[in-house]
Order: sequence, then C-alpha cells, then structure tokens
Amino acid sequence: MDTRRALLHALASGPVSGPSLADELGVSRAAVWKAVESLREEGFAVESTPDGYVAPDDPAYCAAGIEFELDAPYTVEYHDSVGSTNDRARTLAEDGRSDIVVVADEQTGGRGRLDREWVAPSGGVWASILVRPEVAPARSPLFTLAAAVATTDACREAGVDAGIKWPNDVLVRDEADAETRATIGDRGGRKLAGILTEMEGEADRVSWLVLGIGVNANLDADALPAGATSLRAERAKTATATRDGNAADIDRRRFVSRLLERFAELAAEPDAVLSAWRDRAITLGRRVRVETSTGAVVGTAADVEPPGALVIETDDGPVRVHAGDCEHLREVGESGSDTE
Ligand code: BT5
Repeated sequence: MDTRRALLHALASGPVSGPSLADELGVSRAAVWKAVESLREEGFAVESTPDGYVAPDDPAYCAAGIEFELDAPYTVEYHDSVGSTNDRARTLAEDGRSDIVVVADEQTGGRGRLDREWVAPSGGVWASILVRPEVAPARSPLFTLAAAVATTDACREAGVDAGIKWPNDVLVRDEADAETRATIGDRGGRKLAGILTEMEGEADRVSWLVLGIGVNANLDADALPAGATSLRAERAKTATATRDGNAADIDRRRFVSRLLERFAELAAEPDAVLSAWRDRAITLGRRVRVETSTGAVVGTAADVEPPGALVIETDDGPVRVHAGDCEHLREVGESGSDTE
C-alpha cells in the first residue's frame, strides 16, 4: 500500500501520529508529511491536532474523500471537469490500468449510447469504473446489469424510489404527461441515471470493461433534458427534504462510495446479478416496444435471461432482444391512445 493510501486507511480509525505511522510503514516522517499535504491539496482537509492528524468531519467530494472508508478495491481519479469520464477511463485502459474509477463534477462531452449526447453539468455524479473481469465477452452485459442494480440501490439509500428499465436506465416511476409522450415517448418514468458500457475483448476473454454511470444528483430539472429528474428534485418532493431542513442535496461522496461497494459485491458474484436485477425491474410485465437494429419488437416484457437479453412475448411467440431502446406502452384499457 502506498503512503497516501495507508494514511487514509489509518485516519479512518482515529487520530494518526505522524512519527508512529512513519515507523509502521518504514518511511520517513517527511514522506508522511508529504502524503498529508497531498491529501490536503486534493481537497481532503486533514487537521493537525495535539493527538495527531485527524480526518475532516465532512470530507469533500474528491478522490481521497471517496476512497476514505471505501470498502471496495478501487482507486479514484477525480476531475473538476473532464470531456467524458468514459474517454478518460479508456485512455487508462490503454495504459494497462485496472480497478480505477474516474469521477468528475462536470463533463463537457458526456456521451450516451449510439453517440447520443449526455447532459452532465456540475452537481451530478459522473463516474466510469474500469475493470478487467476474467469472463468471456458474451458475459459482459451482466456487468451493465450489475451497474444498474448498484446505482438503483445507491439511489434508494439516498431516499429516492428508483427502478430499472431494461437494459440500463434507472428511473423514478411516473406517468408521462402528454408533452413528454409527444416528444420523447413514454419511458415508464423520469430518467434519473443512465449507463454506457464500453469494452475491448478477444474471442474468449474480456480485455477491459468501462462502466460509465451518470446519475443526476444535485441538479435542477431545468438543467436536464425533457423527461429527466434528479435525486435532489425527487427528495425535495418527500419528507426527506423537510427533515434535513433545506438540505435536499445528497452527499455525493457517500453516494459514490455506496455505489462502488455495491458494484464490487455484485461483480464478485455474477450469478446473483440477474435475480437482483429482476427484483428492481419496472419493465417486466409491461407492454413494450423495443427498437433494435433490425426493427421494432412489440409485446409484453416477460423476463430477462442470461446474460441480459429481454424476452418479449409477441403475437408470434417469444422474441429475445439483446440491445435496443425500450419504450413502455400503455396497457390496453389505460386512458389515452397507445403509441403503437
Ligand atoms: C445513456 O444513454 O443513458 C447512457 C448515459 C451514460 C452517461 C455516463 S456519465 C459517465 C460516463 N461518461 C460518459 O461520457 N458517459 C457515461 P442513452 O440510453 O443513449 O440515453 C441518452 C439520452 O438520454 C439522450 O439522448 C437524452 O434524451 C437523454 N439524456 C441526456 N442527458 C441526460 C441526463 N443527464 N439525464 C437524463 N436523460 C438524459
């Protein structure tokens, strides 16, 4: 463990005396002091007290803040602003790195799937996890599902009742209003988060996977595209906002830590991912229309099968789709006309 990491680890359990940490690690006192200074420069305000160095009460949203007390095997690289955290993670992958998470406060060139734009102003959670799992490329969709489960759980812990729309949107259930329906269609709810997975693989093994996760955290709805919502906007609608005074903002540091811990748990146990995904899905049982590269499939979403295919019961029997854009359709008998 490097000195910075060891210092962060030690700070998690109380005051740290510089000289004894230096002895313990077999490094000079100056090296410990340098590590303290570098944490402070990152924004992690280590205090000097008569008992030794002490961690800040309320660590900032920065690399050391996220790594502090993090129970997951990742290093964090933090940027105030970056083009796209996925692009940065891809560069790190090409440099041979792994188990690193790129986090940014703002992205100036955030990307969705199929080169769509992802709006990512300051205040959101924009993160890309770079891993090298020992699995065949065909199993990689399981990691996208795991990222969706981890994101949903972190949103729920933040007090927002999120669910997953196949394959990778995290939504707050809501009936679309007429305008939303006319412009972007009914997604089954307001979009809170999206996931963009990119990978490089050989025939039988994934070389690297980048799971790009974008969560609208402390943002106002008017900074976001139509049909989107944020954790702050949702919390403001509930009692959480009043209990905390006006603090409807979520603690992004804690949020990212929880998301990473949950993702690490699921990534270590890929066989448990599908059932966790089903439990949080809002798509199953719904009438859907999925636009695939070979055309639209319309029917009832019946199940999700390994490694992440949606099974749709159509008039001509079950059809399995592996990728596409999924729209939730109104049930027969619901008011208004179907969008089919
Ligand atoms: C996604 O694409 O939902 C994947 C988004 C992944 C973003 C993360 S942020 C960290 C990492 N770095 C990146 O550069 N990307 C990843 P897709 O399903 O194609 O949805 C894109 C569509 O969602 C857009 O066409 C808009 O309609 C809508 N959209 C754009 N920004 C949004 C936002 N902030 N919140 C909700 N919807 C948004």
